Amino acid sequence: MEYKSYTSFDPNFLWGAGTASFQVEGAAKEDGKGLSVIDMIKKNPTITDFSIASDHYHRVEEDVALMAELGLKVYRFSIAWTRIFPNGNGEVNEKGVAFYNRLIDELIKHNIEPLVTIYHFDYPQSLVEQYGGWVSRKSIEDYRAYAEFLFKTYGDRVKYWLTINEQDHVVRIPSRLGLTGDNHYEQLRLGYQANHHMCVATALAIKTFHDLGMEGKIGPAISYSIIHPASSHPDDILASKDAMLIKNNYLMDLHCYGEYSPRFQRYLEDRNFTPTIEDGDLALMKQYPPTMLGVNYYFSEAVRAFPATEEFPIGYQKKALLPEAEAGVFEVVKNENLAATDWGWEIDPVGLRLTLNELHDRYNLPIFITENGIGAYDKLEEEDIIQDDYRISYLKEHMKQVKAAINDGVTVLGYCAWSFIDIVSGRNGMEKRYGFVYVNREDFDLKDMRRIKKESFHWYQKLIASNGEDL
Ligand code: BGP
Repeated sequence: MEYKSYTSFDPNFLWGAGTASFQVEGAAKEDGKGLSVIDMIKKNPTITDFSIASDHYHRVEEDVALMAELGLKVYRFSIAWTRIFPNGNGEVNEKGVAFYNRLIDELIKHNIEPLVTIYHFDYPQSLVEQYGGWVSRKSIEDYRAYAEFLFKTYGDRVKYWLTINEQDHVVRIPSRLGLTGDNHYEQLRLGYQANHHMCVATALAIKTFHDLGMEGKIGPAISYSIIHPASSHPDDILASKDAMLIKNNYLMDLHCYGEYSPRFQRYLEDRNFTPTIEDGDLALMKQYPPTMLGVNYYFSEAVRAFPATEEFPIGYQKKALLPEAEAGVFEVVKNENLAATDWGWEIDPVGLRLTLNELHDRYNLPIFITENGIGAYDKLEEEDIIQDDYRISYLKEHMKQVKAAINDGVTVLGYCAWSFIDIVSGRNGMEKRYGFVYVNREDFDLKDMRRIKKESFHWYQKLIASNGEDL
């Protein structure tokens, strides 16, 4: 729908940008930090690992000064669990605690609101070794205790908290759970068990947050993108609704309502994926839902129906990092209406408006856009120029749709572009860059790690200064 006029962004709208500990910090083994599952991933010979990353650990003051120059109102970062508890539980590492105190104090000094992700992919390897990690019920209390420690230590200055980043991805990517072996179906089954434990752990963390009388808001950072039907054929429309359930809504139903919907229960039963659920788990989740939702959005998908056959019976899943094709349910196809990034992610700004509306209609919670951005092969030209017009256009088009969604009635607290500075991409090393600030390094050539402002930096700076009026 178009409107005759659009109201502007709220004066308190939080314009921001984000990063994650393992992708930005480096210092992977310094000052007492323990190993995480990310540190265990075998070095890919074609891209870099995360050991040095963007060297933020040693450049906090310089990086926060750049955030202040950009005009950020909020900075989203994650705390590395293994800097605080090197073994995931037990002894505290004071140097790790001090590092985040320094970062938070520096942010506050520059009037930048900290938005803290409690856990963003870098799960303690020691917990995997102690009891198998998230697939074990023991994981619940360790996560809760870690969250409690963070609330008590940083809660006087941090008002916005994200519990778990992209849980749906973590449970489907075996290395992020610390799982080994190559039995795809067994790993999926374990993934659903881990998922259940993460939901209980999230509810307990939220309970602890309330019990401590913490101010502010708390919720998960979810990967949630609208899924279009590939055509107007009713079978494709049904496939798109099923895909929304299996990829997105099953998890939100758990977080927000403490329920496995009847359709999702049948889906799990058919595949022998039903997790063990203890008495009281669902009631606890229902009692302690999130008070905000963090949403990571990069692209949308289109799907068509994929009828089961003898060759592809119900239960068949194409082996892929994230669900792509499942017999009897859906198959992801190319959306001919959309352009894509160099990594094939289909660019769909209106999809963001649809996503926000869908979440609002189903769950009616305030939303923080916690990630949105474009990964690209940025080029450092002479005189330190990085002409990233494609990034400006991607962000601008998406922000216009955020404004439209706000006009639709969605409560959006803030917007964190991904990422503040170039960081090591989750899957594609240093060649896929997202930042407003360029870091002068390649995958295997560290160069001088200098920070250089891209064109998008100057554009975002003006946009924030105008509170979004310049869109
Ligand atoms: C999200 C993660 C981020 C970030 C982003 C971009 O899934 O929360 O950590 O990595 O995706 O992904 P990539 O770096 O693989 O392009």
